[in-house]
Amino acid sequence: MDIISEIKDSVIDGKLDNCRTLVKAALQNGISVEAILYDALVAAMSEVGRRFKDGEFFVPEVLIAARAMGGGMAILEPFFAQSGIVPRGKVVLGTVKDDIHDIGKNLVGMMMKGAGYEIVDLGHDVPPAKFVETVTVGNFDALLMSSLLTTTMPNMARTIEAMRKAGIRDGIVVMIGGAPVSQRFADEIGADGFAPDAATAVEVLSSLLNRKK
Ligand code: B1M
Repeated sequence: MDIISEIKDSVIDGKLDNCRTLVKAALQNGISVEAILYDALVAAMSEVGRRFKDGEFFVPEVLIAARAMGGGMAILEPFFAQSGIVPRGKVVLGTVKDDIHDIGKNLVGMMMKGAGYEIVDLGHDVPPAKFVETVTVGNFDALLMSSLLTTTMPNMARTIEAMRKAGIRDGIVVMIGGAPVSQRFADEIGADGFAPDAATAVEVLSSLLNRKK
């Protein structure tokens, strides 16, 4: 079995130490960060998602798989960050209120760091007031929100509304994403942009910031 498949299996089986060891070995063998990320770690989580949906996996299995993926991602993270010396922009990122899904959000943060952005990650379950407070004091170019639940998507709209009320909406690019989110929803709530995945998020943000200049 090749090492990419082994990493994938280590995530699906929730083997944290094994995943870390294999990711290190893959890097030492010259396998690209992108291949490890997308062909092994992200692919594994998609399979975990499928199994969860089909009732083959329950929450504990999903949790330990997510933990193993996080271990692998932590080893990859410094390699994403290596490319940018001068930040291309300052970005605040978080998963919205009542939502604890943070794997995709972390991935977006890592890709952004890799592309040279300075990231302030507020974590998950971030209330609108926390986003507003951070932007108010931080001189940010962009605010990025993630939501994985249809029930928490309205908290993106609430955050934008809170920004409007605080008078800080116009000076900053707002981008949203997450599995249930769409361009249509972004348009509806007045976000500037949407991206379906972490790699596209970097492209969309760059073009939005260029347009703003
Ligand atoms: Co949850 N969960 N979960 N879960 N979970 C989903 C999202 C779900 C689709 C599963 C299902 O039923 N099929 C479903 C949501 C249904 C819906 O609302 N439509 C669901 C549910 C219902 C729940 C609970 C309510 C379950 C329960 O308790 N009954 C509960 C909610 C808890 C809460 O948040 N309050 C819950 C809990 C959990 C765990 C804690 C067990 C765990 C989260 C662990 C963690 O994140 N630390 C978990 C997981 C892991 C999943 C699945 C299986 C995988 C999500 C994931 O990490 N995917 C998920 C099923 C699925 O998606 N197939 C599911 C991998 C990740 C890389 O992808 O996050 O989509 P994703 O990110 C992508 C893109 O969306 C995009 O880039 C990333 C990839 O490049 N992206 C952005 C994300 N944010 C972006 C922001 C951007 C741009 C792009 O710009 C700002």
